[in-house]
Amino acid sequence: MLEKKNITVVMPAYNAASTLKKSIKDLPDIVDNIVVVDDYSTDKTVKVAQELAKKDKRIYFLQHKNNKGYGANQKTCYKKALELKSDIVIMVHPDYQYSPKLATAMAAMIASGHYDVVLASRILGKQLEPNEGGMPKWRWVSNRILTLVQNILCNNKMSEYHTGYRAFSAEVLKKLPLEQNSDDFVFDNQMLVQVMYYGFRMGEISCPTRYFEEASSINWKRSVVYGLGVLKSSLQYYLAIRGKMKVNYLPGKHIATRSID
Ligand SMILES: Nc1nc2c(ncn2[C@@H]2O[C@H](COP(=O)(O)OP(=O)(O)O)[C@@H](O)[C@H]2O)c(=O)[nH]1
Ligand SMILES: [Mg+2]
Repeated sequence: MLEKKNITVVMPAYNAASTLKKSIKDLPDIVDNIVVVDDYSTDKTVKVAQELAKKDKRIYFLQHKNNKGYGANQKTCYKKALELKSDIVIMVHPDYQYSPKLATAMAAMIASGHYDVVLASRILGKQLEPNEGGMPKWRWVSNRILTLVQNILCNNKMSEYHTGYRAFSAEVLKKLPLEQNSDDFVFDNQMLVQVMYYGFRMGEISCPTRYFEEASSINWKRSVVYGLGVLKSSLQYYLAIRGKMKVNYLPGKHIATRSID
């Protein structure tokens, strides 16, 4: 609990056997529930998660019966988090790339009532260099270009849209038509486009990240598909708010960003 709010962390897991335990161990005490969803991993993720769930009553472990994709995994995560009557839901990849300890800071920004969504940015502040375990150069460059284009098309000023560490108020999760989104990686970006379209207030904090083998498995091809998907969703937002295009995952009217409470 934080300021009487029920806090749930959700972890969309895929081949996370070697990092799941550490990712959970570093979570702060304010976390009331931990939802782990396995997307039909080919390693020992299921065994590790089941063992952890026996020892820690906060853990709810769910399994997909086949590999449904990263977006589909998050859909299952958020559904469960709402069932648990969470007030604030924090999604973090269980690959130990992001510091779980910052969940308190992210939850506090939402509990303050000033923000509906908080992203943990790998770009804000001074980060590790690639040779020290920081983000590889080609990823950094792609991230910066995609972010620039998205900021222009969406008239926003975020330092990045591609982090795997995000916090949402329950109100956001109830309002967004998440089922309309892709089951693949572009789910992440479509969700943020929905956040902007429906006028939710999005803030960010800086977050140190580590890059090591288990923390990064997406290959070039899937990254390119994701990058093109980001350009597409940014353009869809641009056209949808001007009434020039109907986008299936942006039903209903665009709402201007709310002012501070
Ligand atoms: N559910 C699901 N998740 C996947 C799949 N492939 C990769 N992931 C997850 O997607 C997340 C991001 O991938 P990752 O390789 O860590 O990307 P990076 O950290 O941005 O380099 C990780 O948590 C992976 O476990 C998949 O087929 N299904
Ligand atoms: Mg990763």
